[in-house]
Amino acid sequence: MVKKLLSVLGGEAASVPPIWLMRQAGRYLPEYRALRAKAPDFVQFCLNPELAAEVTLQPVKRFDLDAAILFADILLIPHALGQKLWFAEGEGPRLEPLRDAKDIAALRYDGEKLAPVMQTIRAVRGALDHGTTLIGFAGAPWTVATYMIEGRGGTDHETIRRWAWEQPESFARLMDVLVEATSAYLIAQADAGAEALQLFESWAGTVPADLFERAVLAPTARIVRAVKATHPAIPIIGFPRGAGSWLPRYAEETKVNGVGVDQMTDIASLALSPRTARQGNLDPVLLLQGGEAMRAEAKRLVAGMRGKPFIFNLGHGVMQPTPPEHVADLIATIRAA
Ligand code: 1CP
Repeated sequence: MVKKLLSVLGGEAASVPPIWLMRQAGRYLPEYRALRAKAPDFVQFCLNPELAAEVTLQPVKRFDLDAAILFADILLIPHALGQKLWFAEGEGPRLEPLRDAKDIAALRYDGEKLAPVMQTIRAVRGALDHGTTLIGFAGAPWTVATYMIEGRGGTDHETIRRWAWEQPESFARLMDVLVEATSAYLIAQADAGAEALQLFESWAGTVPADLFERAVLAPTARIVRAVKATHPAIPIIGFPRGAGSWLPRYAEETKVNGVGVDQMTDIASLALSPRTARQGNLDPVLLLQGGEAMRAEAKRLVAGMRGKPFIFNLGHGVMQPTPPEHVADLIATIRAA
């Protein structure tokens, strides 16, 4: 039997859509917070296969989900490239920012540093039941580069945008480095047992139109091609959050099997090829709020996507103060819709 998520990524519509949620593992779950309290260093937490496997499995044990997503972080790639990464308590990730072409030339991808992630994948695959798909992931080059150049989240990406305009050669070099490292990392995840892969382009929304080809479309297409050269059957979901009117071109030119859609986009009217899977896009605020507004909107979304290859998800990750009971209620609503 083909797993439901994989069947939809193959272009088939399901009568009840498969469901998983971005950031389904994380701080809104008390069992996550309990484990996290034992591991003060977040990078070491991600690179501890026993803890990472347990956290990956926490939401699938609690809820009736169709997929588990590997517990890791998009910033493990800069870490494996030798960039200094740390998580400031309550403030999010920090990196020693790249300053010039010399800093880019010094980056060396050491896949061994991410070997624990592959152990996590093997452990999770062994523990999942027959219907549940294991999704591996990485950040897409532009999004990862924003952290590498800005040194942190929460900026408007002015430094990287200036760099991309003023020093196009060294920017292209950084994209090359990230395409190679990300391809190697995702191939290793597929080798270890990941059954589908998602590329998080969380900051597609800050890319100027004239840079979109160089910063998003071409690097993503190269990664998809590299992964498919070794794993032709593995489906890839691209999530270019905030890409707006670029979505159809993104799907077509990158050759992803499915696109993640944010809550700003009207998912039902997206002009995509009929066999491209659509994933999304309930507003995470509705999940936080719960109740009838959430249930009504979830049903409307499912009804609007009937007959299309559709995966139910949020438009972005689960928000930290979300009550876990709302997730259970959402899933029950979709299963009954
Ligand atoms: O203190 C903690 O417990 C850390 C919080 C946390 C968690 C739970 C971070 C730090 N990362 C994660 C896990 C994580 N990150 C997953 C796990 C799997 C799941 O979805 O359940 C995934 C897929 C990511 C991916 C990730 N990390 C993205 C892309 C998705 C998105 O949210 O847009 C991004 C942008 C990051 C960077 C990052 N890591 C952590 C934080 C707080 C951030 C965002 C910082 C910012 O606001 O820019």
